[in-house]
Amino acid sequence: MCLIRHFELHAAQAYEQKLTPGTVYLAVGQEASSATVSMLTPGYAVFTQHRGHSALLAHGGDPAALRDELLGLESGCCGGRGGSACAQDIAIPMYAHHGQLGESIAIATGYALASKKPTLAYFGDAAAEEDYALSSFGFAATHKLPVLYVCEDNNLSILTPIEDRRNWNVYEVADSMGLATANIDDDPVLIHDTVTRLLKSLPAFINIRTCRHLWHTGVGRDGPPEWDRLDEYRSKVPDAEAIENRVKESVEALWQEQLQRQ
Ligand SMILES: Cc1ncc(C[n+]2csc(CCOP(=O)(O)OP(=O)(O)O)c2C)c(N)n1
Ligand SMILES: [Mg+2]
Repeated sequence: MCLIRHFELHAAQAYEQKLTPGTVYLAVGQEASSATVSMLTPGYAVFTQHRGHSALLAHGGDPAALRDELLGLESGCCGGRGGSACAQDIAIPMYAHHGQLGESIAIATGYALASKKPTLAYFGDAAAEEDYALSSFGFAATHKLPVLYVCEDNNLSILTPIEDRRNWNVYEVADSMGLATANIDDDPVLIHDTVTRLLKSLPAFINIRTCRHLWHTGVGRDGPPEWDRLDEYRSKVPDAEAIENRVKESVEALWQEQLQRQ
């Protein structure tokens, strides 16, 4: 969680200083989901959508290649041509976004069908509404595919909350199709216990309620966030301060190393 938070704060700074040629989709506030899920899913193939820096970092992707991608450099993970939304790391393997909301769900489902390998799809509460997303859940249940669907539910599609978009819950639809499901807060301990259980009966769907601290794109804020799970855990984890300082320093060095060359 510390790695994601501090990496993203540096990405925000680079964006504000106009060092990133494109826009950025930041995961500040939403660290707990991928940070915890990744601990339980080594070796899984990972599919993400536009807000995917967190999954890349959590699943062991190369932070320097992500940094360079955001800076538009050839040494970036997509040769500097994909930018924030498309950042991926095939070594994990992690495959990112091409622009169509919900594609990570359908593509991950096809990947699991073809490969029979354990697969993870990260997506948001709006992506889960796409028709091909819903049919993918049903297809995975029918064919008993080894997929965990992870909905990072920040209750927003850009600016529109769920109550203005639909009168149904995605996890209830997934449940009705026969997937093992859960709907929980982004508390890391809760995520850990729930995902441990769900991984025993794939395909499964977990809806994790998260809190986006920054605007949909870029770095704007609308005021103090409703909650900050990382901050909450600062007082719960022994040695939290020392751990965070260590991570913060290494992330600072990572960004400085490249920015000083520019
Ligand atoms: C098929 C499609 N429809 C609409 C869009 C425009 N769009 C991009 S991101 C977004 C909202 C995404 O919300 P969510 O999936 O909840 O992810 P979040 O940004 O909240 O992390 C929309 C509507 C798109 N890229 N693709
Ligand atoms: Mg959302």
